[in-house]
Amino acid sequence: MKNTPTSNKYVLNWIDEMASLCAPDKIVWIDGSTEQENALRDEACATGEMIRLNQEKLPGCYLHRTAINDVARVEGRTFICTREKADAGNINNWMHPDECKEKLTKLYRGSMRGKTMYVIPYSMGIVGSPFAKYGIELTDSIYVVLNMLIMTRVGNNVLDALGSSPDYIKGLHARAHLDEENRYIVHFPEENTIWSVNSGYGGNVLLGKKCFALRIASYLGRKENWMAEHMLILGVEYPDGETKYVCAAFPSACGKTNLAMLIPPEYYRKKGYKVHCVGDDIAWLRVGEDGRLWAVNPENGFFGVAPGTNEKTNPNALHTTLRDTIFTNVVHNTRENTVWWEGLDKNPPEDAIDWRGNPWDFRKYDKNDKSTCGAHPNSRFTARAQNCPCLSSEFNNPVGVPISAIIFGGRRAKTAPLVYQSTSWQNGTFVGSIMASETTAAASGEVGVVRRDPMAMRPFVGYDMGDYFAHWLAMGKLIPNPPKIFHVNWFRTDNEGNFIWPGFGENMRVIEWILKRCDSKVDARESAIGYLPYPEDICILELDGITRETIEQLLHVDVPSWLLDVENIRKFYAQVGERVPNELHAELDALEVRLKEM
Ligand code: OXD
Ligand code: MN
Repeated sequence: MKNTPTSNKYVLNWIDEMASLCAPDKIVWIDGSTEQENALRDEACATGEMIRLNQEKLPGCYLHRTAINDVARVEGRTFICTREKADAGNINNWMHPDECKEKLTKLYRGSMRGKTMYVIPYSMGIVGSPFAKYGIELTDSIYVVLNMLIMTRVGNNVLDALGSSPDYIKGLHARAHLDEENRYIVHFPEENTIWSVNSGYGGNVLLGKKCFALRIASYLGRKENWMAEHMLILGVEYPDGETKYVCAAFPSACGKTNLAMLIPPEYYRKKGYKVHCVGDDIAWLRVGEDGRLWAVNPENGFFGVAPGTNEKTNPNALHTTLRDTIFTNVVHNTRENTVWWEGLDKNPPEDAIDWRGNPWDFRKYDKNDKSTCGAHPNSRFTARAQNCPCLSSEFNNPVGVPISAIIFGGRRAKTAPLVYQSTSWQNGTFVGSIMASETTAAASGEVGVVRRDPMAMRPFVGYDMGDYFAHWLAMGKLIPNPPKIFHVNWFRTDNEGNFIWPGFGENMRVIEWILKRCDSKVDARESAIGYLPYPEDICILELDGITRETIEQLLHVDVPSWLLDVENIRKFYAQVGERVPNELHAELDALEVRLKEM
């Protein structure tokens, strides 16, 4: 290779090796410059890979459609390839690294013939900061390059910061034939390597995100005494100007991006409260010199779900997407050359192309039949964090923000109360480990299926889940002044199946109680599951339709449902296997005893 922007032999030798495997016609280094980004946008528009949208209404915005068989993360085809199966654990798919490489090498061989291989040097975290980790992604997709330019910090300064070190994550992505049967997203945590083949969809191919910043980083965090978590980070600014930060983990599709960009209700705004977004998906957590836990968001953008995003649910996200955004699999309004998705507004476009690329008639849309949607339910926006109106001034702080509270959450119709507090770090780890979400079998009206999703990390832990719980417990011993741990549930329903709590901005009321607890400014009552608020301590001023009785109902601990849950948790722990720490079994036993005493 001539004229390379680095002389790092570990980088150059690896690129040589991957290039001789994939056989691209040429290799292009991505330097992070606007000129190069614009040239790639032009090229993608010329080939039809992207559509340039109305630049007056949506400056810097583009539309892309993936293949119709390639629209979401594929957990069934995601593997953790450790040398010992036990190290990947029972929850992950596992393949031996040698077997995996042999299989995937065949898929990569010659796959970039006639194409360009792009070399993307990127940083997760601020380049040069103590939190940052570097990666290089090789890809044959301009769409991936343009998304990585939004989602991460890309450029020659990453190579400068890496210097001659071998310490970077090697990512290889080839679209190949987009063949579902041979689609693989594989991680070699022992070799700092990620391979992705036969997909072009975000979560499978933007290797800095789930693959690196969660799966590989969780593995590194365990070795290096830090944590990589599937958490948003937000700051609440009080009227006196002080800001307190919380992290929150929710399973996918529970409104994480909405909470991260929450706008406080008018009652709070009038008093001077503000909420600032530090991150919407991933937090890297370390013990600071002051003995507190500090968090950074390693990403530089948001890869959010478009449907349902609107002026009411998340005006900040909507405004973030009005410039420099790549939309994927949404509706194309061809008259205006703009975009639309279900739940944006009540004016679906007359002249429209759906996410599959076919003409779309909104009159045929039936909300109970997903196949009639104009935008794919998992359609996305890739938007720059810097364009977010409520982005925290600490977003680029290299050491991050100090965390007062960790909030776990799930979607539970009956079991979990609106909010409760764990009694210790160990008990809080237990609360995280039993996180779950329910889906309701709408057609048959049956009670939902519970999917246990510990710390919202089920698809993202790069090693054995039992070891991951043990790492949480071990971290607790390293944090002299740990955050308090809470659990929330915005999704409790009444007997007709309607949500009781209004959610969205009103969730501020629950966060206020949480932060008061962290400052010992409010009492709580003990219950079998942890500390519960006194109903009068959740502020309901200027909140229509919610009374003290409603709050009492939302805080009710229903013993029979919890006892059923205990059984379900026991089964889940058995499935995780023998590395579940004894401390968590003891927490579960103690919970059962307390419930039976109630
Ligand atoms: C995501 C997810 O895309 O969690 O962030 O699925
Ligand atoms: Mn996520």
